[in-house]
Amino acid sequence: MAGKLETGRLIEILQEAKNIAILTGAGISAESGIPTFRGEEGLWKKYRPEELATLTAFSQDPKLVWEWYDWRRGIIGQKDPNPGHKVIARWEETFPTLSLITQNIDGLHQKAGSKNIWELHGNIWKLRCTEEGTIMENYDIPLKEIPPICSECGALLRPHVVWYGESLSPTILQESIQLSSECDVMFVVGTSAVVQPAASLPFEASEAGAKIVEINPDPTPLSLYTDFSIRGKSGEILPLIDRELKKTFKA
Ligand code: BV8
Repeated sequence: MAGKLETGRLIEILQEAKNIAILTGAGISAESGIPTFRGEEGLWKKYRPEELATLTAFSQDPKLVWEWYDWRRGIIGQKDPNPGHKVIARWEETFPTLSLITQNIDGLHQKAGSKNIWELHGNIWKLRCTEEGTIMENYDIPLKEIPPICSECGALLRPHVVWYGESLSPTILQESIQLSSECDVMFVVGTSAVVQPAASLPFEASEAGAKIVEINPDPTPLSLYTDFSIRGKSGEILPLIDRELKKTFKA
């Protein structure tokens, strides 16, 4: 838990900061009841990544991959943003230049009200035509047909997410690198900091002089390189920082 001293120094830094960036991972949605990837009850426990979150797996068995995503949509669809998501959404008013870069595909940041979002790995509520590349939103729970077919051309639709071995959108990645190099403070919340290239963004920020604030119940490979490594749940720590900010922040 953030001690008084740490919070005090952190609040001072936040008061002087112009640009704030926040990088989130699956951990920020854990308190909403969504399993993380590598945690105890992690999504990968029941499945092997190479079995499901890859283009090869989809090409070999689109029905199996879509059954996994349909199952995840069913879980995520019943979940709500937690206090951690809500503080981040509110901070778009507190910090005019707040940029949210998320590895998550669950859409909970949008549901909490965040607007300024870069989705590095796509969004589970978006489908993409494998022929035309058109992207459509679909919130059906469950999906009406598995695998879903494009109504325009009859080709397979795929989840509009980035699979292992696939490159991220060059635009989103470039903009995220730019935002990381321009921020004065980067919060790194709920990520095991192992998946590349997302895990390199805090180093972009740090090398450009930003203060790095990690919020995670467990240490990660990033922890040693942070200015603040706060051990705790984001749904508790972010509201705690927000309360301290409110006490001192010049309106
Ligand atoms: C790429 C979308 C260039 C899909 C995801 C071999 C071949 C090909 C590529 C590679 C290779 N070896 C390595 C790579 C690169 C690979 C990679 O990084 N692999 C890792 C595993 C080593 N990366 C890629 O493939 C990327 N593309 O590199 O393209 C390229 C192209 C061709 C060939 C080579 C390179 C694409 C990566 C994107 C993959 N897609 N998701 C889907 O979701 O179905 S990644 C997936 O992991 C999610 O997006 C997730 O967000 C992300 C990262 O995981 P985390 O978010 O950190 O979640 P995790 O469970 O790990 O950790 C949760 C954390 O929360 C923990 O630390 C826990 O302590 C904490 N926590 C728990 N509770 C709380 C909490 N924190 C706060 N509060 C709490 N309450």
